[in-house]
Amino acid sequence: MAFRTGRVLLIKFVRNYSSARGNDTIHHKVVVAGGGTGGCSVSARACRTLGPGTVAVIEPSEKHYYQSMWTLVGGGIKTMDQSEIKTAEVLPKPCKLYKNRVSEFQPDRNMVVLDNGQKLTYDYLVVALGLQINPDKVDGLVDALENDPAVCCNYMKDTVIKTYPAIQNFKGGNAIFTVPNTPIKCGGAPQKIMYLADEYWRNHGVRDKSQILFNTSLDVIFGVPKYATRLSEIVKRKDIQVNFRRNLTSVDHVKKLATFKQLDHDNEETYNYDFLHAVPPMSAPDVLKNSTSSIVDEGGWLDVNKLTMQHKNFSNIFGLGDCTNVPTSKTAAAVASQNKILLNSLCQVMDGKIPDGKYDGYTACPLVTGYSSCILAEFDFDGKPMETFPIDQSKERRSMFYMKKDVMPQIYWKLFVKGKWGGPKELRKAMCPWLSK
Ligand code: FAD
Ligand code: UQ1
Repeated sequence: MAFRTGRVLLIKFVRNYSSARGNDTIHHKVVVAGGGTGGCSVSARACRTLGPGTVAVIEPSEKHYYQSMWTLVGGGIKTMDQSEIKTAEVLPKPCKLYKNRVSEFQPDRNMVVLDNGQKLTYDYLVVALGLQINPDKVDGLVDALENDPAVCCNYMKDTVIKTYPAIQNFKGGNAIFTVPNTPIKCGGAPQKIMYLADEYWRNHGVRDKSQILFNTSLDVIFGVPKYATRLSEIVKRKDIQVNFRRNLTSVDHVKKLATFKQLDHDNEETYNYDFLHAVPPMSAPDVLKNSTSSIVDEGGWLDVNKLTMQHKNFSNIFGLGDCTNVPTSKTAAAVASQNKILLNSLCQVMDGKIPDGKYDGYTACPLVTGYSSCILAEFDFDGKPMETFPIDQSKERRSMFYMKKDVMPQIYWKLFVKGKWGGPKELRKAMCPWLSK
């Protein structure tokens, strides 16, 4: 008996040891890299369509975050708890979960290598790694985010929880909101929190003792003219000073100074701050950016066909969401349309067909402009509005605020992550079938 137990233990040890050293290669029909918004929704669809035992997901984070809610967490409207759930609970049960990071893509061998050395081979790969936030690229920002209660950022789980206390503790002076000189996810988020803070400070008698500065690297307030026109009126009404083409380069939290490069004049400007919402530069994840294979474009983004989500060079690789070079604004709303198209393309390739999907670039940005108002921007690849509702969506509306606050979370948790939400076209079809083509 003791001999048998010893032998079993020895076999287990050898298996674990060789597996940890990456000697055993494990094969899955479909491997999904990343279990965030894109990875979760697409693996749920894939499990449903292809059946149990077919899909493996690689996701290192213990928790899955509904990041769109972080604007409201920063504004004190929702709590951090409401934006998170255990990854294992949100992923479809029949999926095999690897709690690891992908450390290397080897597309020529249909293989990914995990950070523990484990190798996984696949018939089909879906890449949904999101993007990487790089606070270390701004001198002093990491230190300031760690040590200065007045410096906050809605984009990261550890810093979004600082935002509301920082808003509450602001007693006047300079409040600065920044936008970096790189692609970012949810391009509207840096200004949404500014509008919430403005209203909070007005209601608490602080606004007339303060100056709000919106220092943005861009040369427009928003990329789509229809909504930009309205937002320009709003910043004027709220007495917010907008400084275009200013990129945050350093923060000195001891002296309370924020320095910006003037992008068109090769000049620097330093401001005193009493509150700083700093949005760091963002990039493709290092594992893609540093990849020597031809899965990425020159910017390090996954190189996919924008209509079908199929990789341009590897017909068995697909990608969606923030890590791709699909030329639309990086949002969960965009992922909603993309995950449906992606799975369709994947099934077509499995059937020996050429994908014929036609993603139109649909993306959306609920521009929260106060504690009960919101502009629902929706547009396509060309920045042409693609509005869901038969009203002028560039107007600030209470209804859109409650849609963002109360309806969108329901859609996200009950439909989206379960792979049952392909975007508002489906809603339109359900509500007004005679209007949808
Ligand atoms: P993510 O959801 O970020 O998922 C990427 C996953 O990959 C993560 O779980 C990560 O842990 C994992 N990963 C990373 N590296 C590795 C690796 N090496 N190996 C394995 N896994 C890895 N969108 C909207 O539509 N509407 C909004 O109102 C909105 N507001 C926003 C407000 C804020 C403050 C923020 C931060 C985002 C907002 N977004 C909004 C954007 C939206 O959250 C993202 O566009 C969406 O989550 C993108 O999905 P994704 O799957 O590409 O990336
Ligand atoms: C959306 O579909 C989506 O994904 C669930 C979001 O992310 C959370 C959004 O913010 C928005 C606005 C949409 C679009 C949905 C409708 C109903 C217009």
